[in-house]
Amino acid sequence: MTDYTLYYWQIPFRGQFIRSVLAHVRASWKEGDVRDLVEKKNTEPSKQAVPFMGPPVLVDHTANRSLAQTQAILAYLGGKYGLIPDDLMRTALTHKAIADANDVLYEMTLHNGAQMWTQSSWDAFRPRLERWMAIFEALGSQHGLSNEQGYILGTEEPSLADLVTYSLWGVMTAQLPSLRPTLNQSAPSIAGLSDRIGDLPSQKDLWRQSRKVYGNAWCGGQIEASLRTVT
Ligand SMILES: N[C@@H](CCC(=O)N[C@@H](CS)C(=O)NCC(=O)O)C(=O)O
Repeated sequence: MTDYTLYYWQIPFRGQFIRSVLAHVRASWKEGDVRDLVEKKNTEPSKQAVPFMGPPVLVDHTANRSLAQTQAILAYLGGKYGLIPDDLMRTALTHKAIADANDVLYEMTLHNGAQMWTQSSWDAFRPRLERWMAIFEALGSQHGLSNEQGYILGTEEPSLADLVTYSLWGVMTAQLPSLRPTLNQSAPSIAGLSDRIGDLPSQKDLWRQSRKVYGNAWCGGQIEASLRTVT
């Protein structure tokens, strides 16, 4: 039996954060069928295994429980597999990094595609994107991260915050390579960290598989199409 089933669309985006952690801890999981996902999503909340609006949804077969909301799933997995530093402040900073990543995803997709990008709205957003990169860079610098070494919260080994940072910036710039020079310039240590995490065997294997299935998709849908016209 596999340990988990992940219900998500056939794209990286939010799902890749969960996949990255599952791959890192060498857990076994299967990707839930998209038709099942749609059925679950349309089920009355009172009848859902976990009440939710949008995926990802993770079913933990070892605990016979389901969980929704990327941030909650990451906190659950991070706690379960010891990927969150013990001290209160770095625990909180882990949650801050996850919340920041979620804000970036919302901003990059204009709140999940509520509007489409135009060249002028993208140009106006660019300084904000660079600032988000610089925010991650500063968090890393405060914990001794450099382009060549270290982890974002100063841990000895990669922690959940590093996997989140990679899943955000590494995956985004792999799928939208025109943004990579901006990352290199605004957040060189985060670019280096993303490369180092992406080079871990677990992440390399995952990414090879993911590229096969998702191609160059990132967030998918019309919002990705509009993003590709401006980046
Ligand atoms: N805050 C939620 C957002 C979930 C979400 O917006 N999921 C998207 C895919 S990334 C979706 O398909 N939403 C469908 C919906 O909200 O109806 C999370 O972080 O998991």
